[in-house]
Formats: sequence, structure tokens, C-alpha cells
Amino acid sequence: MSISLTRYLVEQQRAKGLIPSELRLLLEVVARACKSISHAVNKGALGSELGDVMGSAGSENVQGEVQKKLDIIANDVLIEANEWGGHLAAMASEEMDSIHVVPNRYPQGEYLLMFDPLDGSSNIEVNVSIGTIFSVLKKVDPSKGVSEEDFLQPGTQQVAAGYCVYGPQTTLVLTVGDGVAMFTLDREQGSFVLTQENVKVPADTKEFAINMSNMRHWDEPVKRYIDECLQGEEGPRGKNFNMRWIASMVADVHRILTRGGVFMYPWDKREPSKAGKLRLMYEANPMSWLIEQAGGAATDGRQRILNIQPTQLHQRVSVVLGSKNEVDRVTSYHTQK
Ligand code: P6P
Repeated sequence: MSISLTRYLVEQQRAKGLIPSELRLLLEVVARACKSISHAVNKGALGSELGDVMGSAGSENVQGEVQKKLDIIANDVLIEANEWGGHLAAMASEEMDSIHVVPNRYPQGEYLLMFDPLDGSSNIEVNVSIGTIFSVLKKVDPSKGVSEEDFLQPGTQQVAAGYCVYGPQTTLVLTVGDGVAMFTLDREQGSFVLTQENVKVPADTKEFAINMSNMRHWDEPVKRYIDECLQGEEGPRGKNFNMRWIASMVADVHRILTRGGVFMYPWDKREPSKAGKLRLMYEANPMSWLIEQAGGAATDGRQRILNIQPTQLHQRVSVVLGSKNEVDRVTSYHTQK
């Protein structure tokens, strides 16, 4: 007998008290929004009523990245789905320069929702898996009006985090601090069904994920780690490694949650003033919490990502996450340096 997302959340609340009704509403609304995004993504070039959704929207986001029509559609779907429910005070998105406060015509709640509405969107036109990443915080002081400062909390303060990967299956992956559960979209029923819980990342792996074309730009500890992997069983690691790089963080992290591995997007010399490429608040923090909840580890090469005190909404961070023993090794190469 299948267990729906709603039933799972109700039973988790009954058993563990981790999902108050307002948070359950938030998670169900985000899941419904992901269903709509999945539908738009699956239509691809057939989504003609939306115009050329696969192509560029002719605009750039705060990151200076060309926005795809589907990026903006996904962002709008999440905003519209979450505005009216009374569970949120405000939202923040990779696609919006500043926070979006719930309009006065709706009641405000205590939760803050951050998201990358369509991560990996450069893969849209080549039909490779992409996804939505989300992170949930609570307002610091419920008695005060919401501001951007409310969002600047370390990842340890998250009350929920997850992603939805739009691939051969549409799968929602979620944690509220009691392990990781996966829900696969049953398109006939139109609902997410529990397909795995207590997800565990193996502590060891033979698979690394990094964009090798950046090798000449890496810092020495990263070069050392990857070089040792490439030396295989004749080298210091004494085993051969495989490499994967989907250029869609959601898909790479989903693989790691499913079979282990280490994912790296480290700082490099191309833009030395930037800590890394990935964003802390709505990419690295939610993914790091999921990985840790599944027994893995996540650092910026030196410190636990979830401990980082944010100073800017869209700040970037270097990311090393996945199988604990590999992440610990990469981190030791940085801290030994
Ligand atoms: P590169 C997608 O644009 C993204 O933000 C992540 O999803 C992905 O891991 C990374 O960037 C890919 O970056 O430099 O390999 O294209």
C-alpha cells in the first residue's frame, strides 16, 4: 500500500512532532509547485503556448546568468503557489535580486522559503535532468517585520530542505531533520509516493564529480586529491575511480544520495574574489543538510558548510560534499596545507 507525501508528513508529525501544520502546508504547496514545474519541463519545446520556453528569456539574473524562460516560469510558479497560504513571511530566489515579501493582501506566517527554481537550466535544451532546490528557515523574531537579515542564518537553522529532480522520474527528496526520504511522482495519481526513507550515503566511494576542464585553475589540495584518484590502483589510493559530471547539481547530488560519491565545485583562480560558483543559501545549505542527514559530510574544503554565517543573500561558497571518508580526505588536504 503506497504512502503519499501528505500521509508521510502527517505520520511524521504524529510520531516526531517535527512538522507543525504550517510547515506541512508549506511542504505540500512546494511539492504541488514542483509538480507544475515538472509538467512544464516535460513538455519542453512542446510548451509553445508559453512561447519558446527552451530558449533565453533575454534577461540576466542577479548572478549575471542568462535566464531561460523556464527559469522564470518556475520562479513564478513557486512565488504564486506560496503567497496566499499564510505560512510564509517572505521568499528568496536565485532568480530575484531581493527578497519577495508576502503581499499585504495575504496573511504572513513565520517561515522563510529560499529556492533555486530551476537548477542546471543550461541542460534544458539538451534534455538532461534539472531540478528545483529549496530551503526553509523561520523568522528570527516573530514579532518584527521580515527583512533580508532574517534570511542570513547558518544552514544549521534550516527546519526543512529538499529538491525535486526532473529526470526519467520526477522525485522529491526531503529532510526535516530526521533522515532523508524520497517520493516519486505517480503521474497517473498526480501525487508524490514514498519510495525510499532513511536514505544513507556510503562512507566510501570510487566515484568523484567535478568539472575537470577547470583543473588548471584549482588550488593545490584539489589538484592533489583528483590526481591521486586518477592514478588509480597503482597510485596512493590503491583503487580505480570513476568520474561523473552532469553539470546539474540536483542530478549529481541525487546520484550521490542513491549510490555514494563525492561532488566538488571548489574555489578556483578564474574569479579569485568569489568563494566558489555555487550559492550558499539555496544550493549548498539545503544539499549539505540532506547529505549530512544521510550520513555524509559537506565542507567548503575547510569548514562545515552548515556552520557558515551568511553575510549576503546570494553569496557563493566552495562545495565538497558526499561520502564522508572522501570529504574528510579532501578537507584534510586543505587544512594540512
Ligand atoms: P559548470 C548549474 O548551472 C550549476 O549551478 C550546478 O547545478 C552545477 O553543478 C554547476 O552549475 C555546473 O557548473 O561550470 O560545470 O557548468
